[in-house]
Amino acid sequence: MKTDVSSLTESTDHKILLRIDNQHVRQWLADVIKLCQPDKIVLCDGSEREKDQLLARGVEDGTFIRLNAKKLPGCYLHRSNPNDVARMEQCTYICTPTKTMAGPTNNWMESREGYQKLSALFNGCMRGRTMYVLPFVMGPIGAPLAKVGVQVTDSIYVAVSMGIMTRMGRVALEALGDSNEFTRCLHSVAECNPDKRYICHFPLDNTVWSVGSGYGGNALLGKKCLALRIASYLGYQQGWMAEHMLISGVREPSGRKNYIAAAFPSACGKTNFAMLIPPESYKLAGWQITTIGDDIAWLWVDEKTGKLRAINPEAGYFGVLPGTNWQTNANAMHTMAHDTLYTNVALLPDGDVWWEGKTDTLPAHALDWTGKPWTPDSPHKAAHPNSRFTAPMANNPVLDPAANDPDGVPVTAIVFGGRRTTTIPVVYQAFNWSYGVYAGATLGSETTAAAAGKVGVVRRDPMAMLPFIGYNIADYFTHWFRMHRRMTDCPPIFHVNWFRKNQHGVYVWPGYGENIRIVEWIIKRAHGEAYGIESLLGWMPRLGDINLEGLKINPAEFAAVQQVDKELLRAELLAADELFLKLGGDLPKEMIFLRELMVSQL
Ligand code: GTP
Ligand code: SPV
Ligand code: MN
Repeated sequence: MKTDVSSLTESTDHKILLRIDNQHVRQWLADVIKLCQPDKIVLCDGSEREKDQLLARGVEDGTFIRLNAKKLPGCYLHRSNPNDVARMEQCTYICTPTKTMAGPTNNWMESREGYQKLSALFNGCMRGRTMYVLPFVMGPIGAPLAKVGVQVTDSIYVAVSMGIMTRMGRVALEALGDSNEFTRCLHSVAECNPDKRYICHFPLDNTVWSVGSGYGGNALLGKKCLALRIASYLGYQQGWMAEHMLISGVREPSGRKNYIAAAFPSACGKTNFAMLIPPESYKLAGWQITTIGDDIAWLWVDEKTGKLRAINPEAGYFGVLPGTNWQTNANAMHTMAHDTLYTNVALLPDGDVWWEGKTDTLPAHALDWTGKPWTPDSPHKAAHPNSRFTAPMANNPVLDPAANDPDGVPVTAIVFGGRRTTTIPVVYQAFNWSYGVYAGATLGSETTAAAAGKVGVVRRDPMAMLPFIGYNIADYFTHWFRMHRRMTDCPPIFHVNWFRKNQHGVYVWPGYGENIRIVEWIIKRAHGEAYGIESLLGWMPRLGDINLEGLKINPAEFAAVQQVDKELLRAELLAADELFLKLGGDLPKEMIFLRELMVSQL
């Protein structure tokens, strides 16, 4: 079927604005139209028909390549500009009147300077282009915490992606009504020049301006920009939290349902945890994992029960492809089997796609992620290490029934985790909330391809939020400590590490679906039904408390990866000091006390 591309309702003048009842949105759009001077404007309604039209237009202008319709119905390949393949933290700014508000870990620009600098780049940037207007909701419709945004963009790829990742279109304008409370998201790929790339957040104005990138977290402004940076600031002010966390449902054989909220840094296993497939023995016993979200959680304290509850603000997944296959994550493979965008993967001669780790055997021929011929002898990878899929959560075979529930789900346990080759055990439980906040705040992880820069260096990534805290990190820590007081029944906090290696450089813990064995201990601990022995870091399972039946790893090997070396731990404490020094006198007192306690125990 050939979709009529010209049938997209486009307007060459401001008449399109008359179709928007909300005068605040109308006024803002009039301003950005004047600034960007687009040739044409499309107001997106979020319908299936419109999506087809956008895709057809994208195929025509080279944004998308239609993939094999038998193997991958409704799927398209997008190749980004090779200079634009990951989040760019060095181009990401928090714009506030004072530097103190942004704190020591964020790039800062004075607000007026930010607007001025970016206005010059937005000025006339959409001449000869079409402006897509995308009203969207973050959060289940009707959720008290749900937030409306309106993104303006000149990228068809962004328009289609936002349609998958958010609840986009008419529904958002309906949710907004005549309120002025919406995040103003202005975006242009402009020249896609890394030297003129800025992702600027104005938390005081509920505004995001992003220019010069069309990729992921830089460009889909509902995701990291709104749902984490802006939302974390709102949460700080209003007493709730926006976190870089997956939310997964865990059903035990008894039928008891639990929800885990887990924060891992970018490309450290959130999507995999959220879609975890238990091994056969666990499935047979009745264990089941379902997905609420795979990247972001908004958490608040339910006043009636005093318990923490959570929603996933997103409606789709922007997931890592390398390493994803039918063995490691069959649920993700099902999810991306149709109606999915593939970004920066290799294209096979039959219109299928491939990435490193998809299959054991390499394809004989392919076009690499830049479109050049590739064979297994080529010196570089076929897919980009940060290649990703964009798929609607409705495709997920294990979507939790509560994924769209505006009331969210109660949180049984909080988990922090990093990618650590050494030092950090597979699992421990923090002694209490404060210790848990300390564990999260000092979280270390090896850097990955999800952000531009060197890969594999350990850096402090507090709560996996280092690149996403929209205000001063000292206030963020204080906020975490204070949240405790709002709860009468607070979830226990755990720390996990799936990535510890032996002296041969091999992962010792099998990971992926087998992680349920650790989840089992976590859930039982949360209900006071499992043993823990005291260690320097917190409560640890005894040998035998983790079910290793049917695994290659023997108890001695497991003991080895659970082992905490005093010398390494001392080095770990010193590494955390690097971050603490940055915070100086603003470091919350609780943190100083806990550090002293740890040092004295060592
Ligand atoms: P973002 O989308 O960047 O926030 O990443 P994420 O945290 O969702 O990470 P994801 O689940 O996509 O995993 C990233 C990479 O880690 C992939 O290559 C996975 O195959 C790999 N990975 C995930 N879980 C495990 C695990 O338990 N063990 C090992 N060894 N690798 C894992
Ligand atoms: C991450 O980097 O944590 C991601 C991908 O989830 S992006 O949307 O680019 O931020
Ligand atoms: Mn992420």
